Amino acid sequence: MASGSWEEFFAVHLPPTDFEDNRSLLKEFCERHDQYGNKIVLVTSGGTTVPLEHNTVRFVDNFSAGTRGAASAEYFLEHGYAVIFMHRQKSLEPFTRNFTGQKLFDMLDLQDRGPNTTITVKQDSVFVLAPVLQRYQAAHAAGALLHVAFTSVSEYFWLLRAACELLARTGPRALLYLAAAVSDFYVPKDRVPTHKMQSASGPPVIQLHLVPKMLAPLVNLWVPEAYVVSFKLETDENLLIPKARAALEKYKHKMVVANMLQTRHQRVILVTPDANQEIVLSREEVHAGIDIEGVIVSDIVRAHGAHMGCGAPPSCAR
Ligand code: 9Z3
Repeated sequence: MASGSWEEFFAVHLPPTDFEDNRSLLKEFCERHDQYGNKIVLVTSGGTTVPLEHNTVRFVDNFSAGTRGAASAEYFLEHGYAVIFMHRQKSLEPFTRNFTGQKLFDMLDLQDRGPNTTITVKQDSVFVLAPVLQRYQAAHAAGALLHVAFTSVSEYFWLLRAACELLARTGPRALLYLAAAVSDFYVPKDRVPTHKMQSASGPPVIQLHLVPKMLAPLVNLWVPEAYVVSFKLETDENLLIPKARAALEKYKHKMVVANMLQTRHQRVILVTPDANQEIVLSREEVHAGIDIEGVIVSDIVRAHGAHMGCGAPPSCAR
């Protein structure tokens, strides 16, 4: 087993404590939808942490609010997909992402009548809440949405491999949409102290090591027939397309969605072996609250349809 390889990573890092529970949920979900011939998408979302202590007080984090993943999951449901939403604990989630902070409470009216107290939705908020609630309830009633959560990069990899292996039998009907911001660096297990680092010991020296690239085994071994889309995040525009294209050539998957940190919600480039397709929202569209994820997902659904060998695949049967 080569040092720094993905095999070594899994040999050294134990599965998370809730791994078997999550694996059972994933198995049931994949088998149920596979049986109906449904398309299944794995959406990963949010950032991964790199713990600096085993009993973790401090950690290094990767930036991501989970907006991209949570919004995209909703659009995949609209396109008839069964959705595995694999997300960073406490990052944004489909449907509830629309009502963060005080927004939900601001929509409610309280009539304080002692034992007959009632809470109602304000009339002008009904039209905002109702369509989202309807879509949320429909997705859950149909069993079309499964949530599984991770925090650290090692938890992410354990869940990712399990989901991929279970999706292998779905063949080309499986779609991977890897929007999570995954750390490139970590502290190997044997270098992580058990307890909270003490300032009395002086300034700590922390050396980060490279995380093994999981896209290689994912594409070649775990889920070889799936349509795999990865994301490339940069802050230097000059690196964006060259790095996206390099990833595509190296891992031989189907598409890289390239985006800049600063403009990620208005502009992305879909990089495929044949083309760079830019998607840009106009100022008016941004103002009107249009999600760029609606456009990204429509284009990917079309490409996935072609990958499956039919232009308009059937929608999700339950
Ligand atoms: C992305 O590039 C996502 O689009 C964002 C979305 C994380 C920027 P938000 O959650 O942001 O809406 O706030 N995700 C992938 C980032 C990543 O880690 N890519 C790796 C890389 O760039 C390759 S897998 O090297």
